[in-house]
Amino acid sequence: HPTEPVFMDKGKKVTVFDVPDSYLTDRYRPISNEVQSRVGEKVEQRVPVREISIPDLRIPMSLGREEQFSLFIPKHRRIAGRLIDIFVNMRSVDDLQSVAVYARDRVNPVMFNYALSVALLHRPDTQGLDLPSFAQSFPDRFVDSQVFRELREESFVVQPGSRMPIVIPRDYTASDLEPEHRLWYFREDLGVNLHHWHWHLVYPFEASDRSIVAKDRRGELFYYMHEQVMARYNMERFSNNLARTQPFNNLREPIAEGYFPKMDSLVSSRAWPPRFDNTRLGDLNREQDQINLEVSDLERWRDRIYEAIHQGFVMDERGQRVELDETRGIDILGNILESSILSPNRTLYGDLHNFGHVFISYSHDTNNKHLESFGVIGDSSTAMRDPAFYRWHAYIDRIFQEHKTRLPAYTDTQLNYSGISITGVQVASNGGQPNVLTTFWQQSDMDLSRGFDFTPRGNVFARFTHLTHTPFTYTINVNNDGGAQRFGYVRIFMAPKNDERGQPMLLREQRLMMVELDKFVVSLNPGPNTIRRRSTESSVTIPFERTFRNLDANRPAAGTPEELEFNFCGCGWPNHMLIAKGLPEGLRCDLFVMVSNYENDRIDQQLVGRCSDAASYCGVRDRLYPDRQSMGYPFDRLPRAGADRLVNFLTPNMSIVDVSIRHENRVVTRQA
Ligand code: CUO
Repeated sequence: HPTEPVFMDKGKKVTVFDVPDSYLTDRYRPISNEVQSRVGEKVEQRVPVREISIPDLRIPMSLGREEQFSLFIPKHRRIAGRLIDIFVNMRSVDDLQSVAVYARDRVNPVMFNYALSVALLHRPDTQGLDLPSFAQSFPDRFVDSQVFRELREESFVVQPGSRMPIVIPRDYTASDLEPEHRLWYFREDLGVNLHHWHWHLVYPFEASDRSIVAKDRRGELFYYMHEQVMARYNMERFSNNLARTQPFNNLREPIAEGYFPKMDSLVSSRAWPPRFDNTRLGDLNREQDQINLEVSDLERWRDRIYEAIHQGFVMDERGQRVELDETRGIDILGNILESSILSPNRTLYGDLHNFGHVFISYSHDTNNKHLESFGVIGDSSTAMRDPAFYRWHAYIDRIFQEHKTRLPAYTDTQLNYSGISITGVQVASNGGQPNVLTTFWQQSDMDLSRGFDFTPRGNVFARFTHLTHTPFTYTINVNNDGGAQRFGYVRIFMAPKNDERGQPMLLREQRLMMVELDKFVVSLNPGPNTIRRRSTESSVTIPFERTFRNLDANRPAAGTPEELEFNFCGCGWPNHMLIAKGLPEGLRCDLFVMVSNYENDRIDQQLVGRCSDAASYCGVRDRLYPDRQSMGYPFDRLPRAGADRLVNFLTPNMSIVDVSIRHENRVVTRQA
């Protein structure tokens, strides 16, 4: 981010903003002519920036440029909220550009990126504008700090055409002495962390414009997306001979899992602090962040939330009861637990989940004695790297399940789709054995040059190693006994068959491990139907090319509406992580398919060109969640009496098949 007139890399040409003299910072105003003549010959395009009277930026500027910014810290989100307001309320795109250019060199860079991203996502006149990948703007949050020296050296010494990708080592955060380290490829995955950042960008929990927060079923989606992360992580643990995650349910107990991120923040020029094994939470007294809270505050909020769940209602600010009913209960509870400004009573129920992140992230320096900033769990772009993230979210999910287990079970009449039956299910990859899925390692390159300050321009690639799988296809045979065409919603889930001791799981346990793989609408003609669906079409994932932006194979032509759509929709589980790693000898799983009656499920709305391809975890931009059933249906509640095993749960419109996930320990390289 050169601090002279602001630059943007657009392919090979250099674009500069023509910044009014009055916008330059004091340091650069006297030398602006000299800088301009120095860069002049490289400039291919100049973007005029109109001089307008700049709104009051004192609040946004009150957070230092070198400070670590976190949305979990209330003071920081108030400051960011002010900047979002300014960006959202500018009268035109030109005015927004002016104030953004002005703010760019004056406010905290991560907060700037966040606030501008939120504004571009929510202003009606900026729909479909391109955002650079967050990993390309802030590569320091995704990559081993040692790699940066090599990347700098390569970009300084070697001409752009001949540069080699710098390989990020596979095993850099810990050794095999730490069993948790077996899950490095999940926790430290680029796409997984980008998904999480994007999810929280699309669903902020606070903003002074309430409509930015008040999206359809956002509290329920908070519950469901994180519940699915836990289901996936636990399946991944079974793929590494580890037991499922222990919820962090006793806040006084030391956290056994330490984490040493080995990343440096380019913003603060400091290392992300580590957390040692067996660290305890402590009361927080961090004046600079205006945080003064005790562990017992968390416990009090938790107890009140449990009490509300057991009573079946919460109390709002005016003392009125709000029922936690079958349809709206989980959404209300999501907003209470996270919490968001939609919580009916933040005074009473507090801010449990967000402050869990804060307490864990400051456990190494609870009172700022050592002037250390928060650990990786304190920021949504890095939180999923830390094993403690999963312990905390396992606990949050347990609280949600306390509510879910109190709802009436779905009856077989509710679950069945009369006249529709599944007669066969198979999955297979091209030329592979039926019902065997394979995973392996892949190396993919990503251009990180955008994130470097003051280095020679041109692409410089980092090479990531990540899990992937051979793409596969579902073949589903469905019989329609009626005389007319009908519509079905196909819901596909997968879970391990056996528990940690190798015993078949009861459905009340297995349902918590059900990973959603896909959901789509089909039309069923009278008689037999064969449905084929590819794994790359999954409603939970975004395409591989969207995670690794520069892999241009399927990228739409520059400047087309398709390209804008492609760039914008960054929320979505990465397709390369669609299925768990499995075991060399095969991880035995149940693949579950249900065809529900689409007439009961449908939401009538226009979806064309609306970022809808990862709707299961991300919803649809500016639209209702495209399914009327509860998220996670039909596994979000306890099974009905008699359905203690998955096989007893099945109605004719459901089917299961045994699938094995085999891991092959080989590495394939895919070049940009
Ligand atoms: Cu996504 Cu805890 O909510 O990190």
